[in-house]
Amino acid sequence: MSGISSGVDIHPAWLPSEAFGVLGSKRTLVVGSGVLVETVRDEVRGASSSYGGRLLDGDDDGSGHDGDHGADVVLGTGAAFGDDARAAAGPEAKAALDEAMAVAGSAGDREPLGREGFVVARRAGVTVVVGGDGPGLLYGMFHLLRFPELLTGPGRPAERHEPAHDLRMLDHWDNVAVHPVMGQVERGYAGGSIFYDDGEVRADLSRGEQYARLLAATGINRVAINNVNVHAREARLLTEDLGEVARIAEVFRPWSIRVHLSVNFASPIVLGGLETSDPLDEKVQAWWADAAARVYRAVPDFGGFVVKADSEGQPGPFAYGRDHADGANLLARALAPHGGVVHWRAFVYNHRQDWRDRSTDRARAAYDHFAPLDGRFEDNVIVQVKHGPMDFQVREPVSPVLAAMPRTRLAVELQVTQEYTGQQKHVCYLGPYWSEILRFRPWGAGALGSAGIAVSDLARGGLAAVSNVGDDRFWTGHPLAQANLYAFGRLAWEPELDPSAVLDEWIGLTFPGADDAVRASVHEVMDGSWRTYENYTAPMGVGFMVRPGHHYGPDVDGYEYTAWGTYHFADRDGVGVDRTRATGTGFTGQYPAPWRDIYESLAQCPDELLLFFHHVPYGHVLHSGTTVIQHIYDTHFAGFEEVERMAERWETLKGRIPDDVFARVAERLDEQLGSAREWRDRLCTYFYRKSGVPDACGRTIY
Ligand code: GCV
Repeated sequence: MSGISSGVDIHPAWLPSEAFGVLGSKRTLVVGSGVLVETVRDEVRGASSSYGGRLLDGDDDGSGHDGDHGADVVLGTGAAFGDDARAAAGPEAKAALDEAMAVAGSAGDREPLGREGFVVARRAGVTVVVGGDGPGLLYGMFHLLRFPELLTGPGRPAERHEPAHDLRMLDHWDNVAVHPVMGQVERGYAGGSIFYDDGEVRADLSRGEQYARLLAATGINRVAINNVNVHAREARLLTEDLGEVARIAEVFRPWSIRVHLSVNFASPIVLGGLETSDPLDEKVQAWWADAAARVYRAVPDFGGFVVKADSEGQPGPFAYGRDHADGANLLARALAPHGGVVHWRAFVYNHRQDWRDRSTDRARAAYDHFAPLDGRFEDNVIVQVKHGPMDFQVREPVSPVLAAMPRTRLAVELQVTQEYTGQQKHVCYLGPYWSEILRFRPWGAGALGSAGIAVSDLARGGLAAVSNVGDDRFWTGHPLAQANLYAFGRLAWEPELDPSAVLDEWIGLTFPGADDAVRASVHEVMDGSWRTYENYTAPMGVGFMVRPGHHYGPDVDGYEYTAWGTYHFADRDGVGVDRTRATGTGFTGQYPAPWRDIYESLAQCPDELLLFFHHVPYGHVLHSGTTVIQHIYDTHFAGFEEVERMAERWETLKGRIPDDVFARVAERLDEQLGSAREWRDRLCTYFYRKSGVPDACGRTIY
């Protein structure tokens, strides 16, 4: 068993006891000191007591040696491997240790291993993990669970692992007080909050502790603990509830995770009794400096603030005629003496748009507001940009802001919670989507470097994502949605990972002991599920078409005549949004070449984004050779059939995986099937009635 006893009823997600089986059967020496090394020791101790191994840690005669049998596994921070530790590791460990230390060191252009990095080497039957420091050791230990083959079998050359991004963050949209419309967790589909219950921080934070451990095992190192919409109750986390924030931070600290707070830009008024929150006002500046100092007295390793300003009704600098750089820098200067950062969100647009006004394009908004500010932000400001220009739709182009701010630290924001992708009632494994986004080359492949600069390279402020976790016993409502949380952590650590292989890692950990056929079936159900979801919902990047408010299920015109800027413009002749420079909103011009021209051109625009960029007749012929209207019919029928196949495949797993997981997923697949049918029939019927063009295959359309 692990260091934390898991609640009887809580699903262990990707850390079931059996995941520790191989490590727990070994004789393991842990060297080094500090909170995180103690965490590793606790984990090894727990695993050893369950699986017959031993923690060699000053027991026996103080060394790893026990007669002529030394340690099988040696885990330590680089600095801890002095003579005593080497002696304790024993002569058999020397080859692996020497190799690991060499690979951890500098050579040529290579820097020494950073704090979060680790090296694994296996020689002469001994596996050694050297961590750059405590965090690296922790990540290295979890790596051994993912790849237990590193603990057995023949020698393997040393592998060096370091995160691509320093900041790998989850944002919780958890409210402290239950919001009358949004509930305890805004866009939460997995029950209540693991941190708050009806107005207070939970007295029992043991779920938070288990969560921290799961996150550490997938490489997350930051968590923002409250909703970016900061209402009156939540605002007080910054002041009178700091003791409670400190309690939450204590839970995360042993797992190398720093806590951040979402703050309300009007806090000087709301909490401080000032008459203004003008960023250029000295009293306001002093208020924030004091507030930051108080936070750091309570939580010395506090991460920083997250801010949604001048967005969907949240207050911001516009009220004082200031811009987003003025606003962000105000908070950045307050945090800088303590080493904190501000995540300032670029999700700013006019949510009170007149639908009659064709000149305003929501997709343009983030770029129009932020690109001109490049170079004006303090070093500890991170501008957090949603991956697409709209709002986490199942298909969007990459946000042009990411290529437009070379002098600003940018973070890419993803949405793990499935607001627009099935709300954790539908299977929708998002790893492949995120992978496409992170690998996208805004200047094209081959430009500006042999492979071209990828979105992931531009995210110098790391990755952030909206969490999908709640107090549900499976953590994520839909048990298979756990894979999205796991994959986010893994891709934030290493964006080049193959999402399909990451899925297999998750399956291997979550279903220990499952045979190959079972693993293959789970893989089959999940791997293509994002494209399946896309097939039966909004076509070719047009987006939305969901029921207003809660955003679940089809309603083609639900947002068509609203103030939110989310239109598809379907009429009897065609559908899609003209965002070209030639005849439309000019949004294509926000991209650098080659994409500004590819998206502009009807002939070159990729099919899957056609309706995002162009308004086209129903008879327009796609690259695939079919017409737009026939594509809509075909993909919707195909998407529904894919869900039928998923459900049939899942049925074959009955009795071969834990009953509770089987039953919950089966129940959700029923819902998914019904919902996919509704999407198919409404979309096909809507477009048939608009266009009058029958389905070439003669299927039933109502
Ligand atoms: C937290 C979308 C969601 C909102 C969310 C907002 C945001 O509009 O529907 O619930 O608010 O994004 O990202 O700030």
